[in-house]
Amino acid sequence: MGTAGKVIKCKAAVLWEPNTPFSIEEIEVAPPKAKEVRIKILATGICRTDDHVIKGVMVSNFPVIMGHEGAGVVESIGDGVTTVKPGDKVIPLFLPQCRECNACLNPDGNLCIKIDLTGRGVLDDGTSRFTCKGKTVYNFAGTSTFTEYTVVDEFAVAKIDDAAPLEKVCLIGCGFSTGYGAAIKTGKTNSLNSSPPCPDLVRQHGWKRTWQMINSREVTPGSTCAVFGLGGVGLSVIMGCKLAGASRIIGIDLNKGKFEKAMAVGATECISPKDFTKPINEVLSEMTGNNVSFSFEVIGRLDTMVDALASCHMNYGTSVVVGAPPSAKMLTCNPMLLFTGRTWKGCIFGGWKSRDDVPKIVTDFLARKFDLDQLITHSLPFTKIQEGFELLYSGQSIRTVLTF
Ligand code: CND
Ligand code: ZN
Repeated sequence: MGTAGKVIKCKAAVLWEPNTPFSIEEIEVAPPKAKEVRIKILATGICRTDDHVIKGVMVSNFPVIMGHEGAGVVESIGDGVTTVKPGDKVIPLFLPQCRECNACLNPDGNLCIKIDLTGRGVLDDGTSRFTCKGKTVYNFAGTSTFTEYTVVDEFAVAKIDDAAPLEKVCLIGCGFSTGYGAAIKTGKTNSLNSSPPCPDLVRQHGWKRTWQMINSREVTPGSTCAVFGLGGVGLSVIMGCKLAGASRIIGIDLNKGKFEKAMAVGATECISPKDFTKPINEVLSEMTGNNVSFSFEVIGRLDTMVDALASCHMNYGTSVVVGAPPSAKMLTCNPMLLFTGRTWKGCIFGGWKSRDDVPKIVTDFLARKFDLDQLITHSLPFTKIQEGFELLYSGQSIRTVLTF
């Protein structure tokens, strides 16, 4: 291609400092160095995590180009890149997979050591490829998708099927996979005290399948789930719970405007904590006969993380923290919540091994195993990114997809 090896000038949404609007700027994107890939971004979703950085709740270096839920086409590759080539459709991965660290080598792990959890905002070699008005502009999450062109490390990009519609599968880069994986991979109860005792499961599926389900970390069929937060990620948790065969899925949100969509994707009922004077865990316990096996916090608040923990069964319940916690904040809770046997866990990117699993999730989407249209409520041209964030703040959007 004509641009390979050259600096590309293009448009990007730069955030010069926290709590300011995006500024659409002309930036320079340097060519990819060895083991790096330059991507022409064609679609990107807006996720609440991006907003956490705007609000300063999550740390980042500034100025920064955010965005981590994108899809595009490889424009050029640096020396030594073997897994993608120019013209390939790809999804950049905020959770990389280097295939060498302990987490990558462990079949149960996915938190690759190369992830940028501390907001350094640089590629693996310690520098950024972006400049604007003579200044270095930092990366976000190793992806930076709010730009016409980005550069990522080879370990942070997955080649996907050529037939994939990028304006939909971009959601597989974060929101959908995060929620869906939290339910079908991470949400399993601790294997010794969970489902084997359930004779119904064994009767229905036989011991072999029951054992497989237990070991494959799925939400178990017939179980009751509670999902706190009905944004794009929470709705994806519901879709995963439904696919795993949960029989009751209770959505919890302060915004009742989210209930209709939650029911459409699989919630069996929805409640707002505002309608009750009792603590929400007591409400859920009464509703279910004290039988929530799995709860998910998909908001990113400390109080709701503890509420979700208290809501799952005191002995065999599992609660999964999916919402991104605010940086440098401490949780306080009654340790009795854990002493009685509950399992409390979290997951980043739904527990998926990103480079291995993202192409498979895209293939499952093309095979219509799940529907992403339900999550996409708005589409806007990239330059209207600020409007996309306003839709998130007003609670009107689930996912806005920006196209280039
Ligand atoms: P979004 O903001 O769209 O949804 C959150 C929902 O929570 C909204 O519908 C709110 O109305 C609701 N809500 C807010 N406060 C409360 C409350 N006190 N009680 C009940 N409901 C409330 O966010 P999203 O779906 O894009 O993301 C959800 C979280 O997931 C967020 O914290 C984001 O940063 C995080 C996340 C995590 C990961 C990961 O890898 N674990 C990846 N992406 C996003
Ligand atoms: Zn996200």
